[in-house]
Amino acid sequence: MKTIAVVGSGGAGLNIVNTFKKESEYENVDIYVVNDEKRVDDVEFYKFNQIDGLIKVLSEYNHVILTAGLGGRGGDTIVKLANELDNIEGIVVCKPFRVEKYRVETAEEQIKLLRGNVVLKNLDELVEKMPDATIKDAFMAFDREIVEEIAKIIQRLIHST
Ligand SMILES: Nc1nc2c(ncn2[C@@H]2O[C@H](COP(=O)(O)OP(=O)(O)OP(=O)(O)O)[C@@H](O)[C@H]2O)c(=O)[nH]1
Ligand SMILES: [Mg+2]
Repeated sequence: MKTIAVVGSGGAGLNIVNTFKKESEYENVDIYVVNDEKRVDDVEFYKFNQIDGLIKVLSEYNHVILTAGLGGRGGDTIVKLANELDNIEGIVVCKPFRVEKYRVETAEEQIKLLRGNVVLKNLDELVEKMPDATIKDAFMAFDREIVEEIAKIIQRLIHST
């Protein structure tokens, strides 16, 4: 049996895995969250300063999928995990809104440090598609798109021999 872990890092990563938990039903996928406040039940929870312990745990999995909104500590954590682990199967991340200038710059630095199967979504494109949505609804729709990308990776892993 292949073991799969999905890791959501930072505030956005936490919201994304929360959507993943609600909307997909995989029995053999373990969910991890890296954040400083625990806001999701029934996930393996690590604080930002507990990453070394998390790396040990994740190294035991066959496959690891990472997700975060880039531009802050969640993105930094994804970079660290991606560079320290050799079982990363996919990295699904999003780039901040253009107006979040400082975060966009940080995100660009983080992107340069990510290797492998990286799916990058851009929040600006979503706003163009949903100009009248509230920010909350826009994030929900966006998180669903990210969850779909994660699900595609999982499907591929489950069906590959
Ligand atoms: N997809 C998605 N993106 C979000 C969400 N909330 C924020 N973002 C985006 O993700 C970027 C990073 O935000 P966070 O994940 O809160 O940042 P963080 O990693 O927790 O880092 P710090 O708060 O700086 O410690 C933001 O600049 C937004 O562009 C969300 O719920 N879903
Ligand atoms: Mg945050």
